[in-house]
Amino acid sequence: MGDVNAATSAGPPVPRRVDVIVVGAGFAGLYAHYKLRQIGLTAFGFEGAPDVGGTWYWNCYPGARCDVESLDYSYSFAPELLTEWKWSERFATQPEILKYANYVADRFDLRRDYQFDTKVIAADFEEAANEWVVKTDRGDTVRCRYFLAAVGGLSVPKAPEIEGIETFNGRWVQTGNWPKEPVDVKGKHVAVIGTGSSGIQCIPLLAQDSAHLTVFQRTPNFSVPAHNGPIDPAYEARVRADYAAHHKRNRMTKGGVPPRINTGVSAMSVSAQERRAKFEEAWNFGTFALQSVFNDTSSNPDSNAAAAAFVHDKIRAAVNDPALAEKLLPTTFPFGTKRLCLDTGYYATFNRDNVDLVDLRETPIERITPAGIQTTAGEYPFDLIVFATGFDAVTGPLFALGLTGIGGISLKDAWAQGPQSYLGLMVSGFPNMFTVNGPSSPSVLANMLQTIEHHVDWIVDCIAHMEMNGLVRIDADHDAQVAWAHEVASMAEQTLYTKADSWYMGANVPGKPRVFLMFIGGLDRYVERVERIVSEGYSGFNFVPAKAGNE
Ligand code: N01
Repeated sequence: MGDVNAATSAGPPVPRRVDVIVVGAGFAGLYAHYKLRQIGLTAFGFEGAPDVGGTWYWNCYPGARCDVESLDYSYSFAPELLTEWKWSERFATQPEILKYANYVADRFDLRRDYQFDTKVIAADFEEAANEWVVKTDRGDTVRCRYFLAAVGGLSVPKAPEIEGIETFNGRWVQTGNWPKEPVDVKGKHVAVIGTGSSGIQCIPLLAQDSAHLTVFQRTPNFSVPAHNGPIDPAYEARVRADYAAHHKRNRMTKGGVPPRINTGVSAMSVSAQERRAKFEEAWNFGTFALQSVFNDTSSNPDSNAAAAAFVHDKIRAAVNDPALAEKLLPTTFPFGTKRLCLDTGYYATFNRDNVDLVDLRETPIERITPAGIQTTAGEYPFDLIVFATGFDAVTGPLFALGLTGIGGISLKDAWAQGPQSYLGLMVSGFPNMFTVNGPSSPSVLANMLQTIEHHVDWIVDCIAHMEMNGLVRIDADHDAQVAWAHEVASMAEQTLYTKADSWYMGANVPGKPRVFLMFIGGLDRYVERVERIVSEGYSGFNFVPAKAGNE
């Protein structure tokens, strides 16, 4: 790689020039390195964590596990990965997934071109050279022809935004940035603020291990039992008999997973009895089946209300105290329009003697005090406060890179009214910069291993196309991007998703523009669309050939 930056750590020397800079060593960044090596380009990566794993490195709170079945939440790009790795449970725990990321990194020697513990703090596109100039918090400067943001959508935890945190005499932690050394809760009085997926996963375990747990709930969420356990050997054998094809089929489904309990009809087209039986079947199966068992739960208010009522009944049945059960019922947004949670014993946890719920709609938090949490009803003393308060999703991690595109415009300014991206792959005015799972792509609405592999394949194929054809610049066409944003928004408007104040809508971060952040039409439709765009000669993208671009 030639000239290098002055050594700033025990990592490899950081080159001054490289073909591609990859930011992030999660599943997207690791795969990007593998693919870029295959087409013979030099790539170098920066990662803020000390090691690989991305979201699975940071989110090591008790109970963290994947909501997608392990057999599906796996890479498919190399046959050896499919045969060598065996998952121990239907839904893998965070430690096991992190082990998997490490195994892949070792298997393909992917760490050697990374500097860890390093954040990209600025990246500026230099028009004359068609190069990005990338700067890190360790003082490195690297020029590259292509910049690949594999930063993950949920990698910037929201700062605890409650007044008085600095006065607290106990300890506080965040689920999205959980300490690596064990957090001892034995004998402790613990508070959890937040009841999204992270809160709902850690609450049952913290309840078991602590002296007392108080859950501070602002908005109750819908949660369905994961039904975790050993993988059914017969099912595993069937999947493994044709594992590569299984992954291929997953890519051509709406959610990137096998459609298992799926009637394909409206919930309102069947009798109440039949509807209940199907909901029951989906509930007993686990996964997100309850959301997809009928085809209009996300769009038809009546079907949606039927699903919500079904879950309400389940909550009432699980929680012994009827008044407490009522507090746990989600009623302020349509079923599934905030990310559905999967849990293990969440609602039953509230039957424990050492667990209390504080309903913040009745008694809001006023401030954190030296002793604990002060609500309008009084002060609660704690040894430990757990913030499970979510992330500045999708745009937050991209803003953190300090990107400036053509004419020196910052990404923050370009997206002041909300993110605009062509296909979630490129942003007009930011040439030669690719985003994995960027805004307006399916991303978290589908199995992320599928969306990651699809995006990385597309990006690296596109780069190979440029290399082969002497093209030095690619940019998303502004009009194509506007049309795509319009299409994505109008699709979302046809659903109930836009009715919720969710992180999907950017509504969890004060001041964030209210824009639905994902393509809701399904991974299958998205993949077909993107393939068609390539077959049309990359319609909606503008290329500049070497002669015109580099003189
Ligand atoms: O965050 P969230 P998360 N005072 O934003 C509350 C993925 N994930 O980390 O709804 C009091 O969903 C907030 O209340 P409200 C998954 O995609 C995946 O749990 O804003 N409360 C809400 O209850 C998921 O959707 C997996 O009223 C405050 C909670 O905190 C995404 O990550 C596991 C508050 C935040 O919920 C994010 O989940 C975990 C305040 N100031 C996560 N601020 C797996 O696949 C926020 N809240 C396993």
